[in-house]
Amino acid sequence: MARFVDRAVLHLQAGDGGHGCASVHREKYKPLGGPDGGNGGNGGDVILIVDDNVHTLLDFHFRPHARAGNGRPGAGDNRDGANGADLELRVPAGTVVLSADGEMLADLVGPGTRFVAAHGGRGGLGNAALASRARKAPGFALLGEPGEAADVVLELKSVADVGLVGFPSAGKSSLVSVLSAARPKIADYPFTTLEPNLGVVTAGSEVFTIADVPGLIPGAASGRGLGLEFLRHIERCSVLVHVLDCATFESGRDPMSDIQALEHELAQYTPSLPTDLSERPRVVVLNKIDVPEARELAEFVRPDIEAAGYRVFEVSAATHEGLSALRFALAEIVAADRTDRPAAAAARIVLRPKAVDSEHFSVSEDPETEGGFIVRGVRPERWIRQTDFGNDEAVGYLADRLARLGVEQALAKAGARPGAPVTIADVVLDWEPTTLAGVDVTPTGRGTDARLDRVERVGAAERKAMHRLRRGLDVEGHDLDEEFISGPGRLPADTWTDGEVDGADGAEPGR
Ligand SMILES: Nc1nc2c(ncn2[C@@H]2O[C@H](COP(=O)(O)OP(=O)(O)OP(=O)(O)O)[C@@H](O)[C@H]2O)c(=O)[nH]1
Ligand SMILES: [Mg+2]
Repeated sequence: MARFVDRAVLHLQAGDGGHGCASVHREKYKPLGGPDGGNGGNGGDVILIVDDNVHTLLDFHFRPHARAGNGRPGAGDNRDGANGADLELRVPAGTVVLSADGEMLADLVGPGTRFVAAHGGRGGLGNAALASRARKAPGFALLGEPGEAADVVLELKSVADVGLVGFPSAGKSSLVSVLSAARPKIADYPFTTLEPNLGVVTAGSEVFTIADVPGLIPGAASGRGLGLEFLRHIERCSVLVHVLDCATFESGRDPMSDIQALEHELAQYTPSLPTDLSERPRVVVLNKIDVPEARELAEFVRPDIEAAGYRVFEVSAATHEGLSALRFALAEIVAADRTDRPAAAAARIVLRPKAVDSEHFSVSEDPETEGGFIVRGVRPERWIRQTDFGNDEAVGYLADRLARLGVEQALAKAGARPGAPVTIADVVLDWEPTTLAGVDVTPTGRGTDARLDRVERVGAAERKAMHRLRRGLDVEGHDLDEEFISGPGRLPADTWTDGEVDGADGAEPGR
């Protein structure tokens, strides 16, 4: 029999976005023909798809690393890079996707259900797309974003309607074998079953599925025997069946205390699906009544078990006695449950992480750096990833975008001083409020930004003096006037705090 794997940890890497291209059109007698750098292609996604021909997670056990294709970079002459190929991983129906810390991301039921487990990075815009009225020939392009890297856990939860639980050797697999066409391994030693067996049962016009679970013993919750690992397979069941061995010779075992022990273990199990096992209907099967002592015992304990609220069936998997009553009773409970819970029977139940408000960002003080601030938000963090910090014009463009979003104002409001270290994503910037949208962008050479040059001219002595002044230290001997403190050629610090930020750079491109 094929090896059965019902849990796998996957390391997924979506494709990186291709970089945008910075290029200038060339034509004879037209030295500067305008920007014509194409956009980078988007990185491919890693997608999980339910496939009815896949039954276990075995493949993922052997190949846990998966990577989607990278987007190609843009090129000159307005050629956009190709998108990276998506990677589709085929999973069995009933696969539940969990994050590395156990949070449920998706529950994949029904063939064809898709779940994007890792999103590809966006391609960067080329300089043609970045051109605007104010910036006619950008000397830079945006970088492609790295693809998402995600570790996910796949768990297979059988889509059985009826789950058989019981002590080892109670006859669970025997019952599956006589109720359905499945032929699981049956033997008289404990823990014969190491993986659940699934069978299809017909009762009149009803068809339902049945699964046994490896035997439970007291202490399974703390890892005794095979533990509670396999109970994930009964999370979807409509009905739980306690299979009790009436012919056991073990001391201290009798059907009533067996039920209590099983219920105790079930209560220790925490399902990852939003279900409550304790509310699931239960049926008790007293097995092996072909053995005379077992039949006596079954008849003796039956009233007590019924008094505890269980429906009881006396059966023999060996002689098939009592099986058809059991079969029809189970079919009835399953049918009733299907009409009660139509949602659960629907083709797909997919939960998605909450959509993040991409407009939103927050500014908070950096607990590790005095006077420093941290900016968090989907867009600022993306823009950082898209910026080529080796190109001053690209850095200036970043500053304009941040200012337009209101990050500059928010920083000023939060009390940031010029020169404060501001952390966005994993990049620390020296905050210079002069890099502000709305301040006229003087046309300069491609790949440069005049404002950044100016910042570089602030000498060490001047910085030191400004620092001392901010600290309120005496600045005797230093002839500082207002013009000098606010920096040569810069606006006085209070001009920009309440100044209207106007989008001199034209509309924000769509990414
Ligand atoms: N006499 C008799 N023996 C049975 C009956 N049902 C099962 N057995 C025997 O009990 C033993 C255990 O049966 P299994 O079906 O393997 O038990 P299980 O509950 O699946 O056990 P594990 O997989 O180990 O948890 C086997 O030797 C079966 O032949 C029955 O109705 N009558
Ligand atoms: Mg078994």
